[in-house]
Amino acid sequence: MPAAQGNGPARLALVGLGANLGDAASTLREAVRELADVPECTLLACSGLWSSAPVDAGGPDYCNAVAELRCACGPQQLLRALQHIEQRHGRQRPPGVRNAPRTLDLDLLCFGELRLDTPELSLPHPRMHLRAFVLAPLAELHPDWQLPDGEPVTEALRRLRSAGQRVRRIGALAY
Ligand code: PH2
Ligand code: MG
Ligand code: MG
Repeated sequence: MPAAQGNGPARLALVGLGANLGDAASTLREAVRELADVPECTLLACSGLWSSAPVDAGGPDYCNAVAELRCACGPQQLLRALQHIEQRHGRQRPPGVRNAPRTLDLDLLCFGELRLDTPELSLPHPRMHLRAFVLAPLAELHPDWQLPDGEPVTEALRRLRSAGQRVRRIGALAY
């Protein structure tokens, strides 16, 4: 497995944003602005805002989006920055509750072609191909994207929608 790089060439990172507590749309807008300020990273693009029922979770409907960054830092450094942004927005992790409702969730979905499997970070995100709330905003940014197994993102999204996952675009994510 390749070592995570801190000083290698700049890489494209995709970050999934999600929230289902408080004013989720405003939180996602603020979070995108904060992503633009992460040191050694440049915000390249951001999807629109998507709404969906919680998947494998409870609570109110979620707002989701995907942002793309060019990073000169390594993935662990970016992960740390994402966790700080979550904390600034009051993210709580109630012990023993899986997928608890949250004010803000920032997931590193992929970091260039890097494959990583550590207790704190797996890349690409091991469940991204199962979640229409990730693939719909991702397909909006990159309709030609291929998942790690080679399946086109649009095909995977069609499959998830046929299986009953509902996700709808509710507007632009002006930030
Ligand atoms: N995040 C989860 C679990 N379930 N469902 C939706 N619709 N959106 C999410 O962001 C989400 C979820 C765990 O992070
Ligand atoms: Mg998540
Ligand atoms: Mg998370």
